[in-house]
Amino acid sequence: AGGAKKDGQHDKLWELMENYRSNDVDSVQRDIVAHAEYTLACTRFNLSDADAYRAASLAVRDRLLESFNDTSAYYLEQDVKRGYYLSAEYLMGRAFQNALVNLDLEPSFKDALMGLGFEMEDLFAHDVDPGLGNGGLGRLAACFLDSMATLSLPVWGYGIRYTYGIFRQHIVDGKQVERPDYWLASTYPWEIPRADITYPVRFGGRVEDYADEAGAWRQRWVGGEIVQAMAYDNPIPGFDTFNTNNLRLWRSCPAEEFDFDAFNDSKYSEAVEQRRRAEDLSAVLYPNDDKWEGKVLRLKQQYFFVSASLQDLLREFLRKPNRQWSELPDKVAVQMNDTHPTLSVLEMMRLLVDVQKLNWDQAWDLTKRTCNYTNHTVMPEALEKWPVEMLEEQLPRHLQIVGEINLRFVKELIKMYGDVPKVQRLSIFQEEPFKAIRMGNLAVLGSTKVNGVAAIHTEIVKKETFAEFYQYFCDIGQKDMFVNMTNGVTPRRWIHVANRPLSDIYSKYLGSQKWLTNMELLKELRKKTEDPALHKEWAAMKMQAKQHLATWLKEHMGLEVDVNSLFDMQFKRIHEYKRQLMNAFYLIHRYSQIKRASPQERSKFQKRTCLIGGKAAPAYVNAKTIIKLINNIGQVIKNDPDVSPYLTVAFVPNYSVSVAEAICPASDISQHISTAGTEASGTSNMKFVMNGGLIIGTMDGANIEIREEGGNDTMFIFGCLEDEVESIKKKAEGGHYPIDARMQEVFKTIRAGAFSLGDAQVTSDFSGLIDKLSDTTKAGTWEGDKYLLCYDFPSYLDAQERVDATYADQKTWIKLCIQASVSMAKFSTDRTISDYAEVIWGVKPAPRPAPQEKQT
Ligand code: B1N
Repeated sequence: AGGAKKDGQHDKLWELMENYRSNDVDSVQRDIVAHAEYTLACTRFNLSDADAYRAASLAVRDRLLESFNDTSAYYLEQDVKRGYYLSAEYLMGRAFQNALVNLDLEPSFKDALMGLGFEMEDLFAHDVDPGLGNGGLGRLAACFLDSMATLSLPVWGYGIRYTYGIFRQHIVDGKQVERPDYWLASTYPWEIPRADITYPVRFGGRVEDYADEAGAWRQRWVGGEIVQAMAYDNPIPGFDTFNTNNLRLWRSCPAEEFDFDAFNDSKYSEAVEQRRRAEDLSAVLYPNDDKWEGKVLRLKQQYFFVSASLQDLLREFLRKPNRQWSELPDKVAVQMNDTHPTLSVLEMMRLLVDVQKLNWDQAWDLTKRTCNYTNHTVMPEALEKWPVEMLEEQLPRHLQIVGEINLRFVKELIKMYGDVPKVQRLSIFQEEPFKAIRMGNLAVLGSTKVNGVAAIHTEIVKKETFAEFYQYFCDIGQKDMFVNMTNGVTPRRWIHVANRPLSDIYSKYLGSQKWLTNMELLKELRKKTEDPALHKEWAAMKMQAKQHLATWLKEHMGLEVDVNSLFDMQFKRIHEYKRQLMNAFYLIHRYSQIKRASPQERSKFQKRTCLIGGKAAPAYVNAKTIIKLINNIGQVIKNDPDVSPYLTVAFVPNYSVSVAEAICPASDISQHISTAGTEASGTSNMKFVMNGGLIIGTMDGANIEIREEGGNDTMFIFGCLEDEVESIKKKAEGGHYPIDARMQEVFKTIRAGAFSLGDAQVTSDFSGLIDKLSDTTKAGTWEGDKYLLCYDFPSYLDAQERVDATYADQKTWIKLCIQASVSMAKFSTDRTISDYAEVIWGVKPAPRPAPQEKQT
């Protein structure tokens, strides 16, 4: 009510606001200068690159907002079914160039800036890379947002506006050192603070029973403390569409009301301090990847953003007059990114039953038909289990609700199966070793669809992680409850922005940029994998990417690399299951081989530059020791003139989205070598292949599907298969587990301190890593070689030899690279997201019509 209407009184306002900014060079320049002068208070005497970046980004933001507002109005007017992606993490990467590309503003801004005396590319470096996520899960959410906007799908993201993102990783004395990431330091032009969009979120307190007007008993949650969630909107422009979606992130603020009693008791400072603590909720991202840490603050973060998001999306749902609650599943689909937002199931029930006064059965029906759950890991240590005690303390009403949900479910199970042990395993409640809520079970039970993120992973989810749930859903005739949604990456950022020379090759050979929204078109180039002209351009493209990375490495690390060597990369979070340690063993083996060789023989080794990067969770001791080992290997080789001409090993610090944009295009071979059955999907594997590199890897995660698409000859596969793992471990239990002689030798050199740089403590740390693996009484058992490094090592060495041999024949190598790269259509998030929209959400594209041309 009370808004400006087209009613005579506001006609002029409407007319002016309907006009769009012009994108000719002159208009863009005027906008940039106006922002520099009036928004930023800069003077013409000393306008720096940083100022020009800020002014230009505000001029881009103006254009984003026009599209953003009109897209929101269009969705509302059309009353389309809306999707909401709830994720505790987003790794968006830099926004400036992305917005220019997606809004098709790059040429005009480039010229405009040039005319003002600035190089557009120089300004990109001033753009911050917000690290509001840990790894693949957060980056996946960001690629999804890009594809949802590009497909004109009315889907928004919801998350947390952490004040501190993932720590910045420094390497000091070969060790990881964490520094806080205060990414807001120089203000962030890409967000819109919405002081008027806030919701109260309650913690603690108690539940009261009361009789409503009809005399029925109801519950209300009262007391405790209230925190305010404030919205920060991040416009998400689509590519080649007029739609701009939204990523709405919540910041915690003190609630409006003040505790006047405390004030009157002259406890003013305490009252202020208590209010200030509200801000702690969204202060920091937990730096764990694939591991659950039962911290109460983390639980509060999860509830905080879930509650604000659901209140917000229900308010949007209710904006249509005469809305019926029965319409909810026809108008709203919620996607829970892992179990982190699984309190959604309980909060939806609370909002429908306690606040909207629906009856239980209808509320449960609507909740289940609205929510969906994506599982991202089968690692047992990652599965969230919130202690009942903690819930009782923080969310007493939700504990009641989950109790009721479980009671009804268990009753049904007993009716179906009888009172058997299986019922306890299906229960949402865990009894031992402590009473807790199994968030995975709750997520499955509160959803319409559950999905895994790669074919093999979805099978494991059905066969193992949720085997009994899968059986249960089969038994009640809902076999298709579990579906596969293989991950992807956006080709806009990972080809067009990260690797413009490759993008230009594709556009030239295909005659247009249409492949950027339809990667199937690239398959046309399979006919040209032997075309000498294309080979020449391909090689030049790879050389350019390597030179670009070489410059970057020199600038950031003082590292010199030979662009004519084979670039071998492993970039991902440091985790034992990802087996960076096996890579390190291989590097030691290669070093020894070269060292042993005669000077003439040495030159026969394929020269390699081996780069490894990724963050270790700050408390993950083994992961940190692995980083130290890699750094020391790099040092030892660098100091050894016999070997350093043939092998470079370096750890690249602070892997992030923007660093990945320099890394991926330059790779010849990248390593995706997790133990079969441990990596749910992996997504950097897709980026590396899209950029014209090959993979050495295991039959795990999305590797399997990438190989299937690219062709078996494009991947250097090794290692045991997922269905062999169990029997391998069983066999090894007797104690005899063959450890390859070459691996034993690697262990010997490590134990002898060859990579300790004279520090005895370091020798003992490194030895600690290999003690378990090399202990033949334990090796191969669960406690010993948990991730089968010893088992897979010999076939890993074979695969590495095949890499060198194939690389020696550049014609074959380039042919394979082209063949694989142009076959990656399946791994565009455009494909992934169309599948989600069709199979899970029932959300349809709603492309906004072209805006009116400017009148004056
Ligand atoms: O999600 C990615 C997959 O490609 C990776 O294989 C998978 O490891 C990753 C708790 C996680 N699974 N689980 C997490 C992240 C943060 C956290 O607090 C778990 N990340 C993955 C995308 O599907």
